[in-house]
Amino acid sequence: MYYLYGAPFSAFTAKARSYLIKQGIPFEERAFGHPRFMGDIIPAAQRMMVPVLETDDGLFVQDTCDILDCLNQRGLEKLPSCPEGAVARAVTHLFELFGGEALLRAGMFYRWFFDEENMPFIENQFGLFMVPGLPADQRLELALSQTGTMRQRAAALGVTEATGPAIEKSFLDFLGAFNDHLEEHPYLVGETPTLGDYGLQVMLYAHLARDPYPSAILKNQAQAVVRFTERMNQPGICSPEYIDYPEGFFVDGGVPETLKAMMKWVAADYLPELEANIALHNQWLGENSVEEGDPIFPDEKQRTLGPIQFKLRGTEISCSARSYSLYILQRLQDWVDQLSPEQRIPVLLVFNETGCMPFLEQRCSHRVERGNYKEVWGGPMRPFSK
Ligand SMILES: N[C@@H](CCC(=O)N[C@@H](CS)C(=O)NCC(=O)O)C(=O)O
Repeated sequence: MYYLYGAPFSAFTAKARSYLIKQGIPFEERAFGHPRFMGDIIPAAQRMMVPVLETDDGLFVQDTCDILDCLNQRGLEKLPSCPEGAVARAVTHLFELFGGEALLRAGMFYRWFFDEENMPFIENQFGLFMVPGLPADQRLELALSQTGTMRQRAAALGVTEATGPAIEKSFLDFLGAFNDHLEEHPYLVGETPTLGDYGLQVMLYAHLARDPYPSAILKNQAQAVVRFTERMNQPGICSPEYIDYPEGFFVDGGVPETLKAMMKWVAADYLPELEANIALHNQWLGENSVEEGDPIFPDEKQRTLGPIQFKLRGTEISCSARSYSLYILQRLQDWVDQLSPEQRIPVLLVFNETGCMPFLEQRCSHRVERGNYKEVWGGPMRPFSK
């Protein structure tokens, strides 16, 4: 039996859960307050982080990319999460990055800045999954110890009263574009869910489609997105409303306009942040020498190399650099790098047309890898070559 430690209100747990359900892998979900998590997993990982997958042979895997890779490598995948086509695979990597990293700000804004609507639900949920079985009247006090930390995380992402309007504007545009796509297609790149669909669960499921305030927005303005989050939590393809939908994935050169519109939006609203993030990493690496395998953050309480600034819809945002974003970005860059020149042509065409080329070109000079449950420096990263 596989066990998934996390919580229904946790962003990243949603990605792993959705994959387990979709692939029909038998598993049991356990609260992060479960004695096994507190007593064995935290001491092993030296980090209080969910989700963690416990495999049927007793391995603990933290990190959603690593969990999906582990289950795939064990041959448990029934619906291919990595399409074979060069373009579909590149696009799905792009949205794995975008869904997990870029949408964090919107999820945190809609969760932590609408207390009247959200807090009765959120505080109860935090208390319940920290100490399962705790009587309702004791949950609030317990929850407050955790919600304070999460509000600090929101601030570190640059989510404030002042940046809220830009975050909101940007998110509502994304929602509209994704809804338009889902009106025609059940998933991002075709008939079945792939990495990008799982990545989009990170913020869409627990925060945006489930918390009281944003879920009302989704239900009023983006019904196809609501339906998508439902579908991603049901086994198999599960898209009965798409009659006679063609089998498989979009072929190279056949990217629908609705998906291109989403890519254009991702380029406009996420690239400034990603470029600032990469620049800070390269500057830091220019000033410090690192060995392969060195932990990126010697101090676990300070999981960033420093602050970055960029503009979103004309609003200045200051936030902490995120090394983990580069770990996911590399998955896209590694895929494109190993394509033959002919296979690469349609990828470059679509990325060029949508303003997404910098996602392939901009690189950190060193790889970001994971080892012993943490982000560590890898070897040098290849520069982009056409
Ligand atoms: N890269 C990790 C991120 C996991 C993550 O940020 N989990 C959150 C809950 S959704 C957490 O445990 N945060 C605790 C903390 O930041 O201290 C993954 O993909 O699993």
